Amino acid sequence: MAVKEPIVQRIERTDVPAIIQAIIEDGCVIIKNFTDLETIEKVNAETKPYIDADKPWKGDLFPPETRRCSNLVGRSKTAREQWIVDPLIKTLTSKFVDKTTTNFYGETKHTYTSEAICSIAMTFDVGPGAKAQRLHRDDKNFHVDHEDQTATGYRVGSDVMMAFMIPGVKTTVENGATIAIPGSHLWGADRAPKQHEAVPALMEPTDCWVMLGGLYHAGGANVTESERRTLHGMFFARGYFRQEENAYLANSTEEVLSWAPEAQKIMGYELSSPNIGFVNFKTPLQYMRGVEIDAFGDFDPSQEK
Ligand SMILES: O=C(O)CCC(=O)C(=O)O
Ligand SMILES: [Fe+2]
Repeated sequence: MAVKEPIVQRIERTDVPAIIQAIIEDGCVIIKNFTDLETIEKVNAETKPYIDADKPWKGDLFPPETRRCSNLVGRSKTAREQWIVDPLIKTLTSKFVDKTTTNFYGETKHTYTSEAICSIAMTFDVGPGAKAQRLHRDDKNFHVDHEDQTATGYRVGSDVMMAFMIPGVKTTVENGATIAIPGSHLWGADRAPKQHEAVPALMEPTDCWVMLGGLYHAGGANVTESERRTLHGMFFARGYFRQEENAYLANSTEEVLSWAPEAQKIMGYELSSPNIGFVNFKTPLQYMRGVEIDAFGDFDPSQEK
């Protein structure tokens, strides 16, 4: 039997059924003509001051040559007004991330749908000389138990998040295009990703890379002398991944800083391992105390030998 070479399907944004089918089959797709050049140039310009001001990372999450613009939605009016509310994103997150369940309230059946929200949005600007990230699943943060679906085919609803990444420049093998393993969204938790299984997601500006949270991928290596690879990422997750009572808005910074450390921690002002709940790459408590940090680093230490 011929072995199917993994390829990334490229589909026009108007062909929504084919986009959905590609995501079911491969866990990823490149949408052609997702956006336009004028919009990209605006987002590039709105994020540049933050990218220029960012510092080298000290740790394993990013190579030191990469710069970021966190809080993309707050900082880029264009990304906020044009991209996170794009109806196609809404269609895809409704299909793959929204969660509907049914319960009895007394003897009456009630059905509720929790709609996906943007959980994080960030620009990744990979500079010359950057090494590739390690292949990873973004949903590690949400502690998903991945069952092997390679024999059964993909069960829609088994992912809890998905990503949309729009290049600010043409991405190439040399400048660090994202690499990914199409089909790896189906793998069980015990299968390790191999570098040779990954293919580059080569994109033109106006394309959009879409992937499920369970797809193995990584930022590629940038082996160019002087090109920067800019990518604007928006990550949507289950809408109920937050606290039921919103203590963050109910209590002032001053009040929270007066609480005992155990109470602060139990109320969510520290992080959930590995990466959930940071703000400008600080823990909420560091941020509220106005702590200055010279170099941002991993929240959890690397477990590599
Ligand atoms: O920069 C990229 O291409 C992807 C970055 C990424 O996967 C991550 O930081 O989780
Ligand atoms: Fe990632």
